[in-house]
Amino acid sequence: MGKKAATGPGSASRSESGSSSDSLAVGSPPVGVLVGVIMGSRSDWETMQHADTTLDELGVAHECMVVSAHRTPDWLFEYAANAEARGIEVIIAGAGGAAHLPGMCASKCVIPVLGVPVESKSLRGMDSLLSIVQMPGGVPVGTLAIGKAGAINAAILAASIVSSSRPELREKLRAFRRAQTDKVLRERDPRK
Ligand code: RP5
Repeated sequence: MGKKAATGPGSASRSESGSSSDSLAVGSPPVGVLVGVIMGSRSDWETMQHADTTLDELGVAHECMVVSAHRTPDWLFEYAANAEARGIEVIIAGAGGAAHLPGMCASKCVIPVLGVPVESKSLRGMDSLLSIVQMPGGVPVGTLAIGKAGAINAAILAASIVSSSRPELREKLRAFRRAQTDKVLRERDPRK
């Protein structure tokens, strides 16, 4: 099972917009946490929980946090600027609407940022997709599909990245892919 950090959005006080100027210190994740799953709002969890469960399935230690680009910009900068030093190797960032979280996050670090466009009610995620995918050249965000599929694939891609130097994780990834193949082959007849 992937480990998740005990720290969360509640663990840091906020200093943006004239509110508390208490420390935003992000703190150390539990040893071994490799992937940071962040999202712009708790309302994104319905989508981003699929990244969480997929990383669990793949045995990739990770943490999950709400980090809002426009409601908690200081916290976003703190999180992204310190991620690499905290041992995070990949950030998965989910956001909806004017989804600037992945791009802003990418602007503050050089580790890979994978963007998940959350399906918005008004534009069914097309706004999120275009906001995330259309980064100007120089600051990349690897953009996945809208919604659940994107969250799952972001987790698989993150596992692929961190497993390049970790044979045990690479083997779990292979087993995950094998299981998918076996399931389709076992259930080839759609009438059954
Ligand atoms: C974005 O605005 C979030 O990523 C979310 O998808 C969207 C709506 O947020 P809430 O108003 O539901 O908090 O920042």
